[in-house]
Amino acid sequence: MDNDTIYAPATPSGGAIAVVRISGPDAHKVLSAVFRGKQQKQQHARLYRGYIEDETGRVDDVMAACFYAPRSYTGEDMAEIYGHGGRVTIARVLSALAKNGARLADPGEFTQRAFLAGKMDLSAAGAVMELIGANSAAAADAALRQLSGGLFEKISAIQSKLTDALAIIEAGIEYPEEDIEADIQRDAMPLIESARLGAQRLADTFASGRMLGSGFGVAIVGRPNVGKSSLFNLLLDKDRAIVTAIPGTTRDVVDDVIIKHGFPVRIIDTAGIRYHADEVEKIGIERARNAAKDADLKFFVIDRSAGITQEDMQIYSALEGSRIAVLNKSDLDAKVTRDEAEKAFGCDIIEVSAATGFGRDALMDAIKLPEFGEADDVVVTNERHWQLLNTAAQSLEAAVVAFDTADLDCVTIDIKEAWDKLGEITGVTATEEIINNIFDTFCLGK
Ligand SMILES: Nc1nc2c(ncn2[C@@H]2O[C@H](COP(=O)(O)OP(=O)(O)O)[C@@H](O)[C@H]2O)c(=O)[nH]1
Ligand SMILES: [Mg+2]
Repeated sequence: MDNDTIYAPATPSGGAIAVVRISGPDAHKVLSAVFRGKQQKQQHARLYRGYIEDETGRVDDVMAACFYAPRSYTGEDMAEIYGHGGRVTIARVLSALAKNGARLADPGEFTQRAFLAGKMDLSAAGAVMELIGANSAAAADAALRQLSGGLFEKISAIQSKLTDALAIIEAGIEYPEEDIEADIQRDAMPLIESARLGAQRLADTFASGRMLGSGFGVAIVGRPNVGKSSLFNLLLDKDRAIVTAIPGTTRDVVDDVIIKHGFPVRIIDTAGIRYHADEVEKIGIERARNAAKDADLKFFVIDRSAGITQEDMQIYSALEGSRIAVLNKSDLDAKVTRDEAEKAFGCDIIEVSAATGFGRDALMDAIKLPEFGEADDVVVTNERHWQLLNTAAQSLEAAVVAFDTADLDCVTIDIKEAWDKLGEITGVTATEEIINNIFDTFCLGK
């Protein structure tokens, strides 16, 4: 039932204060059944001091507030109780609510109701969890922009161009006897083209937006024993990976996130790549290769006190994309100079010593983060949104082609399809299943 009254704790247990939310047509009735304060009728959004009582008597000393529809988070009548954060106390307050006609909310149900009441669009609703889960300032900023309707505005602007184009075309279809196809094309084409460009530009922001969740990936690769795990620990500033003098110690991919300028950077330590390895090590090496392939930057490490070996050259030449050669163990006698390494690898070189910490700053500087444009630019951070934007852009490309090759009905179909895909982002054309899937990932009380 969607129109019942729900409650849920909104804060984790064990804190000083626990917030419990109630929403639905009976929210105020449920509150007044358990709350004993001086005032009978509470004003909108004002805090009142009182006690929560169950059939045994007082269970907590609290503050409570009422919110009147539609001026609440969910758009329904709501109430909030601010009690003590003890596990027992919260449980007793919740049980008092349950006995007075409210039902424990599903995860995300408050935000789902807010969406259904038109308080926020689907992209803003999704951003609520991104904001809560953000592990860097940049990710939090992006979520906050979506939460305040940034993506919704961009999508709506594109959709309104499409609506205008459709109106022009449909007016033309109604008068087929007049030869106005050229006029229609002249008027509608720029709208479609600019909508297509808008969708594509927005989709392209996912290249950097993607990294806000998973982090900018830096893989550390190289032969066994060159000091990869030592460098990994140095970059993380903690003893995370096991370091030994025995080759083949790291057998799996280990990763952790550091924050650089408010942006998450995922450092990935990998198994040393060698060609004579046992079964377990072989699996680790396979994973190392995959991790390196997916990473945005590779630190290719060699032991400069051992010189450049044939295996080093083999590993290096198998690496693709952006890579930097790291000459480790610079505290020992060097068998290879910087110039020699530059000649051998033809990429940027950084001299370091994991043992002394020399070169750590140079490694950090070498991690060049993606450009984010203006601070208030909207970035797409959600893979589903990215796919929908790409599909919409493709449909619009098809619409442009259909102007010359097919009749106007085909153009119309392509435009409508693009419009619908965009609507799945804001929720206008999203099915119940899509909507439920999104809110299923929410936490309780949100
Ligand atoms: N002298 C010196 N020894 C190092 C340096 N970096 C790593 N080592 C040593 O080299 C060995 C292998 O290091 P480890 O980080 O496990 O290498 P990995 O197999 O590439 O991960 C260990 O005994 C480390 O103490 C360094 O910069 N200088
Ligand atoms: Mg290692």
